[in-house]
Amino acid sequence: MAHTHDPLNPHSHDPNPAPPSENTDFQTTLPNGETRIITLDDLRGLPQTTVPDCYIVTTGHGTSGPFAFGGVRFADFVHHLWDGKWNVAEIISGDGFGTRLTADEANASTSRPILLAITIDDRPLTRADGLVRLIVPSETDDALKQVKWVGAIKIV
Ligand SMILES: Nc1nc2c(c(=O)[nH]1)N[C@H]1C(S)=C(S)[C@@H](COP(=O)(O)O)O[C@H]1N2
Ligand SMILES: [Mo]
Repeated sequence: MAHTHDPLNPHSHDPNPAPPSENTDFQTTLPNGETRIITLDDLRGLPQTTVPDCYIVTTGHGTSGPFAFGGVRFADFVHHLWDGKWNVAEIISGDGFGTRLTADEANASTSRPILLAITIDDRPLTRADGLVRLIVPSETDDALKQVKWVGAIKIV
């Protein structure tokens, strides 16, 4: 049987150090099928949240952090684009890595919300750092949800 690569089920824990491109814009697909191109300026224009004491826990490459990541709550990001109900979001990077989030996870009332991060320790994230990066502070055993270089988001 052919082995196909599913970006939402990454098996490799080898983190890719190299950005797929310099372009930080990404496409978002809404539940009605419409698409929007999201720029850094769009994200900068939304309310900003900082989550301190985040760690990137790699398998076999050690743990880095603590970092204070700043950016837009994922729930606020979706709400800005889509007023209605949604269930799941698929977040895929330009290098074919990704994860799935549920609306329940994103909307959970917590001081450590899921972010689309654009800053780290009060400075802009660089493209090499992963800009725009999904940060899931509750993931402390792995870094499979800490998606660097977000390239596409599909809201379902
Ligand atoms: N786009 C993208 N994001 C990714 C990965 C990747 O290969 N591509 N690897 C993941 C894994 S397995 C790890 S351990 C961390 C590594 O993050 P770091 O490069 O900031 O240390 O990024 C995660 N996010
Ligand atoms: Mo990893």
